[in-house]
Amino acid sequence: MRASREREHISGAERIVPEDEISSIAKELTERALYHPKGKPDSINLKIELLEKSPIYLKLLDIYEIADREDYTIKEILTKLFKKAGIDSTIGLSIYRALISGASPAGTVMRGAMIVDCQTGIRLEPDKFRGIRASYMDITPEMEKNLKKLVGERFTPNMKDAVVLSTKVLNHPDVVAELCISDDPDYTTGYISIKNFGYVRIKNIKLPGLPKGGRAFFVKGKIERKAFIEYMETTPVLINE
Ligand code: PML
Repeated sequence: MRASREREHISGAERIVPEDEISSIAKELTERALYHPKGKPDSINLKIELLEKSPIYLKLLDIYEIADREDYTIKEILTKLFKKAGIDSTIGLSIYRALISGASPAGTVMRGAMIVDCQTGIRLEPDKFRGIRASYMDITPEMEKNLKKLVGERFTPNMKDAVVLSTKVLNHPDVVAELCISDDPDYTTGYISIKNFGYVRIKNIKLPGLPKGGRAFFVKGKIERKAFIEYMETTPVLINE
């Protein structure tokens, strides 16, 4: 589902479900679009398609949260986390600054993610305006229930979508970390996911009111770009553990 107003993206979501749930999920996604906190859309696109490949089943990333950071600046926190991920902090912080400034060559928010070589800082996505979009992923209803139990009142639909997306992204063997900052001016919790560690939520990753953000996938070594993009954009993944 993609909802927009005056061609500006408002919300999006995707599900992987059995055939007999299509109509109820279509209703759920339409309502999510219609009653989104960002306001009413003037266009809602629902695309329903048969999966061509069976999904890969994955275990949800472990979730951590940096709850109280009064004693630390965001720069200090990110530096520590980049170090844990094996990313040079100068490179990591320059990517953080690019995301909160608008990482497309026009200084606007990219629709997809950057791919960043974590050793050189070179961006590898073929289209620097669009980036690459991780897609075709979902979580089973049982696991969604477990996630809600685990995180309690911190659960938000944005968070669920983000941890599902990041589980898919981190499963790629060349990815060492993902950094994400929402471009929603009111959503100031972001995250870094780190290989062999988990999804680390970071409160106040940006200042409230800033309509900028985006994602960066940090990779190590020489990636096979076509296969990498094909995995991110078209390989179905279902989180069931
Ligand atoms: C987005 O919706 O653009 C990003 C959401 C990040 C969610 C972070 C969290 O709440 O864990």
